[in-house]
Amino acid sequence: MRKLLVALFAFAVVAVSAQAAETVLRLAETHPKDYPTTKGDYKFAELVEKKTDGRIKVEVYHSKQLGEEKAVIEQVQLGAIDLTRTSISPLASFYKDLDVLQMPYLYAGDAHMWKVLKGEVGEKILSGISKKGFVGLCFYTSGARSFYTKEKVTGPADLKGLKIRVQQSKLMVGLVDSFGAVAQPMPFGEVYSALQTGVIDGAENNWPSYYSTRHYEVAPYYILDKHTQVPEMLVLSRSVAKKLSDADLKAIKEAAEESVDYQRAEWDKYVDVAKAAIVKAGNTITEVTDYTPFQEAVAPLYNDLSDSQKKLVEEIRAVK
Ligand code: GTR
Repeated sequence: MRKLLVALFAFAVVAVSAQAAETVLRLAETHPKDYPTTKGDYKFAELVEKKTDGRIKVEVYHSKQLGEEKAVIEQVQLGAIDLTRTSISPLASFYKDLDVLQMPYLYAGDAHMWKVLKGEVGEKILSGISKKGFVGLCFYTSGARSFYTKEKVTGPADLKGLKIRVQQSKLMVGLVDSFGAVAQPMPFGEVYSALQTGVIDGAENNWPSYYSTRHYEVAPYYILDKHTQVPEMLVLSRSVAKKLSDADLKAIKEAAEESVDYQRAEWDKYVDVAKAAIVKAGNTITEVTDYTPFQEAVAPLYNDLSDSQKKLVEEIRAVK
């Protein structure tokens, strides 16, 4: 009996180690575990494992466990972190053409944006970033960003002089400054206390982030001006990619692409949850019926683009 148990135990150990992954990749995520984008990361991880018969395992480190977004991007470029899911705003300081994808009032809506991202322009951007040390795997959605403030804002004029937090992105600084506000770039994790202590007067983000960060508790006025739709990206470190076989890289790329619809569906569900909770909390939501004054304020940003970036904008506008 004892011998049999020992034999069974030895068999179990062999079976478990046979399943153990050959490669473990760490994926950094700024959002908490139940956030729709993090759920996209987990779906991606599940698909990678399935497609490589368990040889590659992706471990998701959510809630900034591996650091704030900009610092994580630097680590991914160096190969110290394997993967990250990031907003393209901070990533654009590493690859300028990404700024084009987050220009204010660029897309005619969600359908247009996805046609662009899944089409030629999206492909060009995903492959172009490989020159900068990253492998662009896919885009995720992040809705539209709007302003939220401690005092009520009803139009661009009310933004004048307000200190508004932005992501660590030159374009976002320019965008907010165009309204006569004073842009305050800072990491995501510092915004709640900056709002609470009055270091800043407001910030800007989509419904899910406004809700999950609890910023809505300390900045109760949300004006739905939708100044920009900023896609997000799953990126792999290029130096890590170089150590993988072509077949494994292909599996990783396919897993990323297949996780997109799931992320978008989870996003839509979470937007409803966030809206309902924020309305219930008694926040003041201001709908915008005429975007013209907002659009006019930011229009000069298009003049600052390089010629090749202007060409990309034209290509995007031509996508119907
Ligand atoms: C969120 C985005 C994050 C982060 C954050 C921010 O919408 O998903 O990756 O960029 O905004 O404002 O810092």
